[in-house]
Amino acid sequence: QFLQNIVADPDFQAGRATVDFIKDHPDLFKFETRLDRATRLLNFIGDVVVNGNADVPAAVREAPRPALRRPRLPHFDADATPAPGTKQKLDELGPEKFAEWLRAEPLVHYTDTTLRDAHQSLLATRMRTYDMLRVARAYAQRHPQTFSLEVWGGATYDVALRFLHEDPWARLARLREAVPNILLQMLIRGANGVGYKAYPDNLTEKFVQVAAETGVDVFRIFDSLNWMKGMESCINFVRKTDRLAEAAICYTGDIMDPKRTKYTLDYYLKLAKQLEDAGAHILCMKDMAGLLKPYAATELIAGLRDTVKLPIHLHTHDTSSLQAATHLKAVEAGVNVIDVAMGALSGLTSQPNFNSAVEMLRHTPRHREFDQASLNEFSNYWEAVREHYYPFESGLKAGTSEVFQHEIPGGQYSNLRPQAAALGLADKFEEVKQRFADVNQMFGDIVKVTPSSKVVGDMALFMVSNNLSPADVLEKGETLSFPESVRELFRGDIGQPEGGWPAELQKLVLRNETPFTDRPNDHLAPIDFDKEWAAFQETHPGGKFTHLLSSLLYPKVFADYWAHREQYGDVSRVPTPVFFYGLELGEETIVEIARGKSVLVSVQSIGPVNEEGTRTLFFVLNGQTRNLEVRDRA
Ligand code: 3PY
Ligand code: ZN
Repeated sequence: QFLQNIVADPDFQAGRATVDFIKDHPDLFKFETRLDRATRLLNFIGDVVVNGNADVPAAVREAPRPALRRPRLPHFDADATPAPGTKQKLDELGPEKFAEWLRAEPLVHYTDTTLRDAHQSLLATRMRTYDMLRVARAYAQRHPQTFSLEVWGGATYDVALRFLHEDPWARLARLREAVPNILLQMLIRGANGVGYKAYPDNLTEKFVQVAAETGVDVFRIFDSLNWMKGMESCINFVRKTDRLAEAAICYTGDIMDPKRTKYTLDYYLKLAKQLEDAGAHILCMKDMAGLLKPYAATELIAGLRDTVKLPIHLHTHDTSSLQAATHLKAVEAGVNVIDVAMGALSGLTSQPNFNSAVEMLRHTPRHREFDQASLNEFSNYWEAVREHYYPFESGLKAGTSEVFQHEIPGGQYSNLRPQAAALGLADKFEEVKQRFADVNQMFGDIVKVTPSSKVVGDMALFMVSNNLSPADVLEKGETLSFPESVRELFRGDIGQPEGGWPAELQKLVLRNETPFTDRPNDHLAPIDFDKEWAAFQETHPGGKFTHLLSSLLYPKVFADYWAHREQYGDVSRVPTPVFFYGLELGEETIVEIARGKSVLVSVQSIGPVNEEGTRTLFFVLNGQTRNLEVRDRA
């Protein structure tokens, strides 16, 4: 390959290959041979074997590794083309007509969230591309009648880069290739993109455009305060592509409770109308904490069907373990699509159970046929895979009606506990949950979902760490140094809540700073893409435009990802048990280091630490012995 490149070079062919040829053509010599890839892979595995994976909590790293089951892959015919599905329907009809078709569909549709929200909510978003890709094609073949797969966005973008050292764009592209027939869906936080703050509009626009080109068909757009201005521009950006703009209203409070007068049925219906007028193709009710009770769903879904002409999509979390009933009532009231997760990754802070939802409706007029045995086969796969992620489980063992009191979103719950633990508050989690509810009231009873929920969480942790009650905060406010995220929230950085911010607390937090009430994005300079791209290519040879997007969204996280990639290559290809826990001596693993190219690796021995602080590891790679020096950071 390398020689072919040189021989094909016009200078070389023209006989101009002088002694400076290498200097003048550095790109030709930045080739990646199979050996390089394999060596980088061995370096990565060696590092995990010697030092452990830094993302795995120390206590787990030091404990003996439990026996991990080998997931059984559902069978499928690799050569067959998956049957056409909703993806082909969208291509054929275009977004407007597609929405009309969906609205009139008599049978219930299902969005499978297993590859995004389910693991975000149960396993701190750690699911790796490796485990997804092993079954993606089989899924496309066996369940082509699924409405959509939620596979991208939310916290997955950040976590993929930051903790899994993998490229979220590559995940999307590879899933698209494996699943050509089912709509792929993402969650986007309106003006906050896939981040926690406002981004320049032209960055979000470019992001949406490239995401659509790479594989996203349904963009679920929300604002963490239900602020129309946070969603409008994003809806427009999606409309410029030929994909579906699904606008989401976040559900909070309880429309059945006459004492809660802020978020009433009327509030939701008005917002729905505004979103329809803003150009949404689908309307989603996004119940991120699982607060929508069954009879409230009857009112809400029926009300929405009467108010807008759009298809209605329901998203909920089963934290209370009541949400199958909510699904049932929503189905009776005419919902078009419900969000569910594969059995083994459903329930609790995740979505309700896909497999069981299908059975709930079997032999009834709105039942859509799925092969239950097949769904269960996939669920069994995920059950075994889930064991590989055991350090990231949230610890929640049963459904809890506490959620109606603390209102913590499902996607945040599995993160809040380790966040509390990191601050030394592991045994004060009850108090953290209570404070979360208190902070919500102090902030004026706001919508709590990323990023607003993160700010409420930060404030709750701040109060528990400093032993402060809500009254203490108001009394001592002038002397407190509030978390930075709280200051940003009250300044208007992530938008405006219904009814405005409570003035007294806002004054205490901001001191003399003046808050703004317009769009935070309007205060940001647009990105000069030509300039940024030219500069990026200089500093990141071989980098793609999607890498530039990552570096603009998450500069520090991306820089670390890039450095890791330079050192270790594409680690998304490493099997999950090896990625998190390394290899035992003599244990073998197969890694597909590039498409169709696999290597068989084992570690034969680990030497003592030498004077330079490294150890010599003997590997066997495809039957040949290789030794490597690995730094011991202990
Ligand atoms: C996210 O923004 O990541 C969410 O899942 C919100 O529910
Ligand atoms: Zn969710």
